[in-house]
Amino acid sequence: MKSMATKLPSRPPAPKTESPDGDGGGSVVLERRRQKVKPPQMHQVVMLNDDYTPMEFVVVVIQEFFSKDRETATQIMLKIHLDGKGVCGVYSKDVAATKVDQVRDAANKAGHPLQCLSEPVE
Ligand code: TYC
Repeated sequence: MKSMATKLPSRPPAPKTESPDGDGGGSVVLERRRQKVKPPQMHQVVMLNDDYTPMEFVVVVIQEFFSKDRETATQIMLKIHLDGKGVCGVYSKDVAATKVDQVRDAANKAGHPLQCLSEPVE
């Protein structure tokens, strides 16, 4: 049987070890560049107080959409009730917008005037 001529894949070229200044001395030049990648701006979901939404509904919403235990959710609800508003969580812009939609949908379906909004964190 005739043996098939197989060509081995050629090796990729060896990385250049010479420095770009062409001095042939093999020196390495590191350029300091300003860091361009900033961490993404975070957004807080703020819930507003009103006189009509039942406290229990707010606690359940905070538990469900902001993954808080009942005690933490109750504390956040009471803070909103007393101060007029409160932060339920801090997320990337997209996730915060989704949380706001979820709260609005739940409030609308239940017929409560509960309001919330998302704003950039300083
Ligand atoms: N103030 C409401 C009440 O007394 C309770 C409430 C708390 C409503 C927080 C909205 O975001 C809110 N029933």
